[in-house]
Amino acid sequence: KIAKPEVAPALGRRKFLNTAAIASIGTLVACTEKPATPGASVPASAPAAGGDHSAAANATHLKPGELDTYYGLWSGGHTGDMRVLGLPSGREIHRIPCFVPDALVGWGITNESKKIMGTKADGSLKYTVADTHHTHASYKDGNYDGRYAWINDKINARIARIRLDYFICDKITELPNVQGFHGIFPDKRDPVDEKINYTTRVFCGGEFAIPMPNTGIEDASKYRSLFSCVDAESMEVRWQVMIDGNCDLVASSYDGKLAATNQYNTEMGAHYEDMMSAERDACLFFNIARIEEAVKAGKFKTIGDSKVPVVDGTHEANKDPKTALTAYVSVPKNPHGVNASPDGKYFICAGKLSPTGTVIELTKVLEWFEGKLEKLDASIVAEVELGLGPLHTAFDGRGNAFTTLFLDSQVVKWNVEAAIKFHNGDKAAKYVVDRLDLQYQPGHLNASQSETKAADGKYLAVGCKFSKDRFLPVGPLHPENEQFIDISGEKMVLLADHPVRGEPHDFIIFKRDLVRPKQVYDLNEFPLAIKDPKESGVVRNGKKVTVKLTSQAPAFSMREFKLKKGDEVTLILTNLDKIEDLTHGFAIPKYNVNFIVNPQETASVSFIADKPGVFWCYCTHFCHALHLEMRTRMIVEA
Ligand code: CUK
Ligand code: CUA
Ligand code: CA
Repeated sequence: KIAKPEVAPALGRRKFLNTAAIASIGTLVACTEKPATPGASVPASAPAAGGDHSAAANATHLKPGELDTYYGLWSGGHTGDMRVLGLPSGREIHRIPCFVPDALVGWGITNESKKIMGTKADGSLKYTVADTHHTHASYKDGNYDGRYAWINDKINARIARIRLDYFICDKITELPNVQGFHGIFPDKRDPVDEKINYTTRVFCGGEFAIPMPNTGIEDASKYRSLFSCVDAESMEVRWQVMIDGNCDLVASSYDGKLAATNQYNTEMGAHYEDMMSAERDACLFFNIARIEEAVKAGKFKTIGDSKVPVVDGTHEANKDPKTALTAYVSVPKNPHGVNASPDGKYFICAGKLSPTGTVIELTKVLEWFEGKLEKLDASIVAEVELGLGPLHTAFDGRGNAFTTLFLDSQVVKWNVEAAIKFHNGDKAAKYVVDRLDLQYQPGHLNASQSETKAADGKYLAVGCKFSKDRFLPVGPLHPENEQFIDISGEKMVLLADHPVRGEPHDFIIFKRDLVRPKQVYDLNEFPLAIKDPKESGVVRNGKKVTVKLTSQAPAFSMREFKLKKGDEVTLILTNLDKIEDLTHGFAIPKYNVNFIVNPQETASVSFIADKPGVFWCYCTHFCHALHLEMRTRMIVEA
């Protein structure tokens, strides 16, 4: 039986907020904790700004000049970027372009970004749309190590890597023979090599089954999904597994031995009523060491033009546990999220169409692979009711799980060990600890440091898919509502609503000292760098012309440069300013060119000088008192 929400829906929203805040007054101390900002401090008894806020809500209101204590990496959904938030304030600090063009930095305009994004034979971008869902970062010793983050593009089956030293995208890989690339998760250590206690692989789930190969010959029996492994360093696809059913979300174990994907379409249906016809679907486990042995031993095939080895992970080929590469643990109807508990013991599957959470014990799955567990489903140690529409689960590091209930518009806090006791027949075990109403229809949630061994149980963010009446109306397109919750006490306390541009799905939240961003580039990272203004000039080789420019506030190194109509121009610009925050822009009117160069960065653009005339190229990024005067003339002679 699902407990009633604590507050009747008839109560006004304002009333509800006050009620929630008062009911949770016992937990307020932790959320007024002093931020660890050098030189900034908030006394524990700081009066709430405006006087009518709870002290809890005040924790999210940083004073001017105060820094956040956590980073959040948010997926941008079908805006195709990654966003960087500061928490607890919820302020958006940065957007990292990756899959789609970005007008601020000239992503998709510069040659360097186009090379990362991928181009067609004519030099134009291969794709200009994307749909990002999941963001995850590289691990070391079970915690984030600040090297990389990854994000998926569901539409075009691409994975992008973000360098966390510069917060930029440096590589994008398109997965072969995959459509609807959905879940991603980095591994946390190597399954065999003890010394590799950090991320070297990223696992990627293919959600939509397609004909293998997808050549236009329609044959329903050939529809399959692939589970892919991408090398974290080279970003090449190491191997793929052909499976029965599909892949939704992905999780990886702390010991490196297992990865898993939830499957909502074990029926392999093409229509939604077929996809929900079975009572149970599956959480599909991959034995990483065995898959890599099979690849080494040459037990694979390739599909179509792809050279990537594909091993057989279907039921039929994996009946013997002692040689199996895969194991299909049954999970109730159309599950969605699968999340690894920070103690390393369990994967938790959220039921979606079933009101349940399923707890799978990983040592038991490993026992099955060794032939020591007779029935694979005996690895299910709890299957308990949580509420309607469970989607994703986060953790506080104190044994509690937090699961979003999409249909109930709630987050439920539940104790995993109590749920196991309840499942084992102890009906007195109260596993539901608390429920909190959300506004409205939550999808992903994540807690600070949740999917690491350092889960700290302080904050929880929830991505609500509908905001309805929570913000000023702005026409038919509503923002989404990211809600921020204090989970440091027994009861959850709603701290803040944040409007976000549609539509983020997943995100991670981690302590700010886990990354050490550099704020000035290294000139040597750029092969084309023009290291001295004296190297500036126009180098002509027939019709091919290279324009070499540098910028130092408030001037470009050439006051004008001359081209001839029809020239094939590559313009290289190095920003020689070394000072943090001193970015210049470079716009060429009528040529559809605008990009920026950050301190010590080099970028280039290529175009045909097809329009004769004088064109004032100017700096678009306010850099100096003489910013408006920072210009150069491009003279294209007829
Ligand atoms: S999915 Cu969006 S709410 Cu793509 Cu992770 Cu669950
Ligand atoms: Cu340089 Cu504005
Ligand atoms: Ca199903």
